[in-house]
Amino acid sequence: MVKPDAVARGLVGEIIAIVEREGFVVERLELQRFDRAKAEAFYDVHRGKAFFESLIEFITSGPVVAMVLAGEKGIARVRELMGATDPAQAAPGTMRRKYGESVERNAVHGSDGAASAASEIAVVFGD
Ligand code: 3AN
Repeated sequence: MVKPDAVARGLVGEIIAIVEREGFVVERLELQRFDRAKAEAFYDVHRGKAFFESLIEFITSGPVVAMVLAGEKGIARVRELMGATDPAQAAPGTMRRKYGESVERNAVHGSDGAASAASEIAVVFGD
């Protein structure tokens, strides 16, 4: 998912180009504006954490581009392309290192496992 900071900065095309160049196929793609209920459902695992409220505010602050990507070992490879959560800790060349501004405004989200991918797709696309 391209987060609101990266959408606002005009990075949607570059981010899609990176994953497509790596061989991923875009199976679904939608520009969406999360409302509070959707944001809370999406980030349910972080409920109660100190940064939860701020995270919900950020992710609802503007449109996101949500995608379902298909590719071999997809979850691990997307996470490698994204880099560490904190852009300052992310490896050179990764999307978060290049485009992230802070641990919150870190440009992209990717599911961290098959189960979270399934539940996030259900929340985002409603099926
Ligand atoms: P990742 O997105 O790398 O899987 P998670 O699942 O630990 O990282 O965190 C989800 C999102 O919550 C992050 N992408 C980031 O936007 C936000 N987040 C995580 N840790 C912090 C933190 N310490 N302060 C602010 N926001 C955070």
